[in-house]
Amino acid sequence: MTEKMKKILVTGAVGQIGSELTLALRERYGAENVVATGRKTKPSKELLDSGPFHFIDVANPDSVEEMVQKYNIDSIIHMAAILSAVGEKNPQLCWDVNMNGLYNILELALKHKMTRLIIPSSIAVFGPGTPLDNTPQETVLKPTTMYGVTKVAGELLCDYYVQRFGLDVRGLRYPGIISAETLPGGGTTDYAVEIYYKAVEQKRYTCFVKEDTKLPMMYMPDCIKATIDLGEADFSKLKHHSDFNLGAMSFTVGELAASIKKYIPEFEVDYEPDFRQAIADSWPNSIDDSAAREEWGWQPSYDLDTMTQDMLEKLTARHRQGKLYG
Ligand code: AKB
Repeated sequence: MTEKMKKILVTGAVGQIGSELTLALRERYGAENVVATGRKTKPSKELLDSGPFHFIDVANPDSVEEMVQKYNIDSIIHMAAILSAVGEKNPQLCWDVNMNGLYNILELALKHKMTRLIIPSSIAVFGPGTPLDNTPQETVLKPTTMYGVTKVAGELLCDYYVQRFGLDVRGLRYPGIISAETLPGGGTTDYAVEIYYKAVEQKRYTCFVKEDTKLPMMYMPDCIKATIDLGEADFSKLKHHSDFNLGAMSFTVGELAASIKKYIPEFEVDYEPDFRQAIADSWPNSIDDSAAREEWGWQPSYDLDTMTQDMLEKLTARHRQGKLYG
């Protein structure tokens, strides 16, 4: 039987996924059993009030180990990362945080004989030579971004620790994640979140990729469900470990705008592609996630229209209270 996670450390807990994941984990595992950490960004009041929070730097192993010892941590969910767009502006920082940070986490997990690590990967592992449609689980991994390079190397490193040391490490290739709580920080898929905020605020959005750009996406409740479900899966049934393809929906920016227009008919989008267009063009249109479905029962719940309805309800309610951005 797979052992349960008892004392969980979340790195990157102030980020887009980390902030909502931490709250979901606190509900499930008990608030005092989920230690949230961030590097610089101020945590929300909800995150601070709902359980322990500390500032650490994953590139400095001592700062992580202090938390591991203080709270008797047995599992780490390592969300701290520099994403694709910021990574292209500062590739050295991207390498340092994503690779040295990951290495530090893996080594600490070995040293403290941890039960489990969950280490996210991304569709950024793909690149030229990868089939664009229904991208297979096993395929060409030749990314053109530093973020993608660190994610491919990270997957390989995690699988090495599984095979060589018997460490329980699991990971998912997240698509673009769309959410209404915390804004994403520095990714290429950020347009798919910004568009909803601007639709509610200004009925207009200038998109930094072209109208026909199509990428795999997922709504936050599905992302949280996937992360927790993989974390609780029976390790002995997993054939893959750190590199599960994960899909939910795929759409072009034009299709996304049309979905929003069903609720806000006057909404308009114009297009001014920048350097992020090339990154988006190097990633798949859609993902074959049959390994995740077969090995641990992955099944998404939201499609484009159900997500749009929920996003617009949440953001419109906040906008009416003058608190769109929190
Ligand atoms: C990014 O755009 O960099 C991220 C990702 C797909 O990993 N959202």
